[in-house]
Amino acid sequence: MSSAITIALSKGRILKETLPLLADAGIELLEDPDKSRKLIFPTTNENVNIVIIRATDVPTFVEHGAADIGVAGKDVLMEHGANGVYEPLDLNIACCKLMVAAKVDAVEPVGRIKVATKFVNIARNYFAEQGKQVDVIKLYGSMELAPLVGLADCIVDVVDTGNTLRANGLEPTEYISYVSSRLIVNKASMKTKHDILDGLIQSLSDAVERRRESVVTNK
Ligand code: PRT
Ligand code: MG
Repeated sequence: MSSAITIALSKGRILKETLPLLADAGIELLEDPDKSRKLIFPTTNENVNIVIIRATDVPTFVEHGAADIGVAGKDVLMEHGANGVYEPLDLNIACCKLMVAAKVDAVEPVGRIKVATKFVNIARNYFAEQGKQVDVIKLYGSMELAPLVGLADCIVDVVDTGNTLRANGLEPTEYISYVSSRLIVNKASMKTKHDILDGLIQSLSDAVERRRESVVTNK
């Protein structure tokens, strides 16, 4: 049996913020994924490969063992349903908030609320908990447009600075959840590759802690 491990990451902010933590753990990419069409990348640790896939596909790859570990936003994990994987570490990166947002000064409609989002499960669960009747409209992007063109009364999306909402005449109306990226691990790999994964999780945990301390010191 191979003891090599595969890490699933997504391009963009997760890759950018995870690479320094992996470097702290002695794992660095041998080539720049932004300049390559490859999907599998070897690293400075010959036992570790990195696959770069869509953010929403990371939990699927890890759950099915196509990758041993991965990094995914809590939003993506909540939407996917995260029972199929272990979630041993909060990496404290790519932080944001899941919010409901609507047009500035919009009045909540009487009757069913139309909600546009790519997070259909999160939206359904949240509004059900609030005892509100909603029709959820699945979108794949540009959620902010939906209230402006009358497609929906509100949206559920992740918000960081809030600039995108403001630029479109929207405002956050309800807070759903805090979001940061989590390390996720395949359940079978945790047993069959315990030593190498346990070592890696510990190194990453130390890297997260050092980063937290340096942020505090530099304030
Ligand atoms: O883009 P793609 O469809 O491929 O996938 P993705 O959007 O899931 O990936 P990516 O890389 O955009 O986001 C990966 C993860 O980063 C998300 O799952 C979140 O956990 C996290 N994250 C942190 C964010 C943001 N901050 C964020 N601001 N994801 C998206 N955004 C969006 C936000 O919705 C808005 O459209 O960025 C835009 C700018 O945000 P403001 O509030 O600063 O204006
Ligand atoms: Mg995106």
